Amino acid sequence: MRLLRPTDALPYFNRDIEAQNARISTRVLRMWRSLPRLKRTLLPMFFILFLFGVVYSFGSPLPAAQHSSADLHEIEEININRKNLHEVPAEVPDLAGVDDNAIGAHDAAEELSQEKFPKFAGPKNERQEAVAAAFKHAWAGYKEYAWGHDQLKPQSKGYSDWFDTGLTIVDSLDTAIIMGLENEVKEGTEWIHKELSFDKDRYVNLFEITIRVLGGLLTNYHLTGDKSFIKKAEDLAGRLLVGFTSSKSPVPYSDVNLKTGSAKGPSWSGDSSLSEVTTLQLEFRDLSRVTGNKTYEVTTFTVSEHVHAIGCEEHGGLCDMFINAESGKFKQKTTITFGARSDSYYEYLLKQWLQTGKKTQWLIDDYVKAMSSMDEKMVRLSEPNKLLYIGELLPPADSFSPKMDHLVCFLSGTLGLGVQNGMPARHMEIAKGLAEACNAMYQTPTGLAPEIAYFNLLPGKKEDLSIKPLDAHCLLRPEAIEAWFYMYRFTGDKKYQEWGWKAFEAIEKYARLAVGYSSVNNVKKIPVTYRDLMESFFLAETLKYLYLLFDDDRELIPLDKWVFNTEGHPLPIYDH
Ligand code: DMJ
Repeated sequence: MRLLRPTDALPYFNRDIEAQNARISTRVLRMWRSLPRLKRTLLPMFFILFLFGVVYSFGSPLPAAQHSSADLHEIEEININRKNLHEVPAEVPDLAGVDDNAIGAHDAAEELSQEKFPKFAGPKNERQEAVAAAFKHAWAGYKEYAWGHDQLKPQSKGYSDWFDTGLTIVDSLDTAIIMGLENEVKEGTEWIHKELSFDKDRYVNLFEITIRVLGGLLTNYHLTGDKSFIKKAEDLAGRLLVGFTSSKSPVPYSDVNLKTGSAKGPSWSGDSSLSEVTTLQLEFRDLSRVTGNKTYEVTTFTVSEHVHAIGCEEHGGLCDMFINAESGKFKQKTTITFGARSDSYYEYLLKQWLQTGKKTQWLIDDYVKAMSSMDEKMVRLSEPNKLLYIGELLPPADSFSPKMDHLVCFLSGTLGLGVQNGMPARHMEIAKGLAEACNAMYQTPTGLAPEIAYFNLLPGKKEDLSIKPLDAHCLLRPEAIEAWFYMYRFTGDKKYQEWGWKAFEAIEKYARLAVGYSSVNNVKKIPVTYRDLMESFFLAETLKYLYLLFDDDRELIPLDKWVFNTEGHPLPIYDH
């Protein structure tokens, strides 16, 4: 049997067309011959020029260069990552209240973020893989037993609430993004879109919720371009502003009720902590830059200006640790420290200066002045190994105490960051010395660091530091690892990676439970006992800085484009 060809089916129709085509061709040929020779030369040239124009406007019609199947696989993977990072939530969030034009006006930050997507393709080496696996383990435990609550209680397999805003999800989502963990990013993003609510009748700490939740939401936006994170950020920030507007001075109250619009000082005192009121500005400013609403930036910056105006002259730019929201005045004769209650005041002097394109001179002047006084009054070398550490000045006469919180280790990274941006070379000597003293704090039976150490001032003793029983707990804090991340970034010295790896091994050995990770009671005692809490900063900062520390290429989240807030959330650097 002969199969019909397509043309066989319509013989007459086709033959008619052929005859018609032949007639048209003959007519066109006759017309062409009748044209003068000049026109016959110029017309093809015009036609060729026209073709060039089309190709130039619409791109080459030629097929793109062929990729090997391996290349294609890689490209496909990167595209999947990009797609997931941009994935539109199942329910498109209501963006009423978010001024899209204002957001659009700040596309520079968005472009900056877009450039970074290929960097989040996932771990590049075994150490990064191990850290990402640790994050997955922590997330899985939290998901199973504490999902939507603030923190996991890993030992009792329960949860605890502090702000009641799913703190661990919001605080740690950008770590999952940076690690390229698609499932965790999807789960966390969906929860934030569908469940996160700030309509809670409870007092929250203005500082803690700003650095962890507002900071986290902003970074999620900058890393993904998903504007619904900004809507949540605006909702939260609007509720927090009452901390400022209800106080009689530029200094905000420390606690804010998210629902009722009231604010107050801490229950145990009328004063706010120095670090708490001066560590809000990176986050609120970024929100202003993203939304075009200046209120956030202007309101929070007033506190920085106020502290600058007071001046802390008595201690050469080192400030007392409490400041009153009613009077706007410092409480006199308190401890001068780079640890709890004061630490990030100094950090945000430098980082605000960086965030705003190094344009506000007094920020960096105050920073340099404080660092000189710190060097002069608070730096000592321990005995017998001459470890450089930073002690405290005690009231009433600023007597020196060799006590150093683990929190102080952050200053190593901050000093290093300053030196990269033109600060005195001496700051790098202090930064390196302090990074080493922080490593000494990890030389315990468990390999974990205590909350506080006392360094030895006197010759003739064997140990450089001692740990008091009440200070021996470990919350798996990030500051030393943060310091080693900065130091490795700036020097390339692998010893910082080795110190970080040892700390990570200790965490795996002594803090990892069947479900998540737990803070421990005493770093000197084996077997360890647990505090039964997995802090959100363990995922937001400790694991993030470990992952970044093990980036051998030292390029993930470049430090000339991003500035980390005090909770480890990277925010874009602006030019003003
Ligand atoms: C975090 O919330 C932040 O790093 C803050 O600046 C200090 N305390 C914890 C981590 O130790």
